[in-house]
Amino acid sequence: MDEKKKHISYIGLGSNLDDRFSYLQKAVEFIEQSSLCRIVKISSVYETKPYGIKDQGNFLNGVLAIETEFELHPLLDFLKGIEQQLGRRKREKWDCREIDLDILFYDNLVFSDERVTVPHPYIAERDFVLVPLCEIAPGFFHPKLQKSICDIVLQENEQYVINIFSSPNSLKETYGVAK
Ligand code: A4P
Ligand code: MG
Repeated sequence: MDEKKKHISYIGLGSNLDDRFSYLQKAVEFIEQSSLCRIVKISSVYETKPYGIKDQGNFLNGVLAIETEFELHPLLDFLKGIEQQLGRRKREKWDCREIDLDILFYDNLVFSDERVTVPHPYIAERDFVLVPLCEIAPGFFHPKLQKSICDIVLQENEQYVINIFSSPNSLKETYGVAK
């Protein structure tokens, strides 16, 4: 990773089907195996109540910080490819899913086209994203809202996070991906 420009991106992970923790673990493993990504930080995994469509099982959610040489659209393609390899099936928006990988932030970029929007548009109303983000990047400045993650967490009201499902870095410990 010497010549190309490196970017910092925060990736949200979610699963509420089958062996949820195993989907998160495998997604982390795929990301780590890419020569264009280096995992910098991993949050705890949280058990969370479903947002959107309420009549579905609880989610496991977590967040990664990665350093990557992928430009934005190739990063999206890479993550969508992992979802496919892990067997994600197509369902309704906000419905249950084997694995969901969302780009929360990409450097300080504010950008939207028909394929991708960064920052991810719903961050401020989702404690299941904000709480793990706060764990690994409390001072990160949301480039559109112009507030730190910590400040956004303090404003946020509806609660989806139930508890910590596994301790900080449990995903990392499993695969020994710390660098
Ligand atoms: N897309 C645009 N911007 C982005 C981005 N920043 N990151 C596009 C990733 N994808 C982005 O996504 C649909 C399209 O969004 C992609 O093709 C991409 O081009 P998808 O993952 O295929 O579909 P989706 O997940 O059903 O839609 P979406 O909008 O990503 O759903 P969300 O917002 O991820 O919500 N409750 C709890 N507790 N925890 C959860 O994780 N997740 C959802 C899904 C609902 N309820 C939840 C959770
Ligand atoms: Mg998604």
